[in-house]
Amino acid sequence: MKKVITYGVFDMFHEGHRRLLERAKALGDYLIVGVATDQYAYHRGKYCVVDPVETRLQNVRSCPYVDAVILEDRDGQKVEDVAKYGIDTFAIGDDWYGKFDFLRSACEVVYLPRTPGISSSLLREGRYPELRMGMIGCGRIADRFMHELGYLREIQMVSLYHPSPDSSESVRRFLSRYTYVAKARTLEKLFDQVDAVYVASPHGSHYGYVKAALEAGKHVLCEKPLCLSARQAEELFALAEQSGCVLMEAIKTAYCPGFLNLISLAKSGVIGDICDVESCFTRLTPKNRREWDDPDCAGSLVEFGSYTLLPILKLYGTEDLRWSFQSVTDPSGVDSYTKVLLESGGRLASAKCGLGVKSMGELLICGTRGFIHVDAPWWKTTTFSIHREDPADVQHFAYEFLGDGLRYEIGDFLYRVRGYAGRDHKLLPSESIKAAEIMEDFLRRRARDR
Ligand code: C2G
Repeated sequence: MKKVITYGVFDMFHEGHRRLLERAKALGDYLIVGVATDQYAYHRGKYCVVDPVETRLQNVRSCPYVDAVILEDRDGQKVEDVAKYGIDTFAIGDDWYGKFDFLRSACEVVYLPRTPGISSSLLREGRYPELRMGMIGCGRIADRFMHELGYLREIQMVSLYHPSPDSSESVRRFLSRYTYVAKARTLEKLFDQVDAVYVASPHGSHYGYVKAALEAGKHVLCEKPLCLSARQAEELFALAEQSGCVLMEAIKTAYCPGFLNLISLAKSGVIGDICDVESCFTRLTPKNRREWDDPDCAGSLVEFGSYTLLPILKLYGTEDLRWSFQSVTDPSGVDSYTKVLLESGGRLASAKCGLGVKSMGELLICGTRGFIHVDAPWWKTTTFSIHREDPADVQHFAYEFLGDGLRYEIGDFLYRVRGYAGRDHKLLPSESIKAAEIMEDFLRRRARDR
């Protein structure tokens, strides 16, 4: 019996897939098909797969040419599968021409002509028109955002709004670089041209812009911190709910695979009961930057608190939290280093943020049977390890964090705008609201103490 194997994502199963499987089966007597898991598809840069793995498995399994279906969940798996299943022939579409020649030492490798004119991404675009995005503000993150946006074909930046475009050098530079992006003279003009908005303006203006966009029926991805008032944050999420729009706070860590796996692992009990979480994010920043001189919301906690509070809110929840603050304060009254000390149901946590003091950018999760140490920069979660009492008993984990990591949040934003659920858990409204409450409390105390 001649055994053939092939692999794919098989999103929105279509004629191209069916014809591939038909021809692959014709190469032998028994056809095994490897279907990529959701995580593996994501790992391979497919951020907007529409069908969950169970749907994709079912579609392949019900194809008459298929004799067996397996999951593909890691690089290199094909080499093992060829040996494991005694494969005679590996077949795949010729868009992969040459990419699997390394298998020739173990089996025959056949590249089959792709069926022209059909693909999952075309079908996705067919079902969903390209998402037109507008950007409000043009700060340092604008270029990084545009670079990361390039990894998602199905979303396009079409217009930029800035309150004073003609006097902004960054706007001039941005528009000369991205000539296809229009300059919207007014917010209303911007909203007329787009389906969704990325708010990347200074922190203090987020609330106003997000509210205006939601009232105009636009989906919103807003840079952290979403806003610095619990009431305003609650109002914005309620408004998003009423207007049927997506509202997401852009804290890139929350959407990256490594961090998601870290939190799941920590919650699974591998280190016993979690009793302490210590997070730290410091970046020595020159004094002439907005982080120091913004009249309303300068300072370390406002700048980095969205990151350092995230693992604590993820692990302890947002219901039963008490907190206090310790700061090293600059003569201007701005906090150059702040520790938020938290307690929840007898468990401890500290979130350290620093613009003017340097510390280790690591994350430590401490439990009754061991601890998890996440290497700096933990907010771009790649490597971490589980340690136990026996110093020799260490487990290491490594995940990729691609580029600047914004592609993850953009992919999730697009996925949710398309009405798909299942990724909301990555950053809950309650977590955004609680972070706003803590930072609001800090700013209130600072204003009182001035
Ligand atoms: N295919 C085709 N014609 C099309 C579209 C896809 O012949 N119009 C083939 C592809 O060449 C591939 C298979 O159908 O052999 C599955 O396509 P995808 O679901 O897009 O999978 P892909 O991303 O190519 O994943 O590690 C290998 C990957 O798992 C293959």
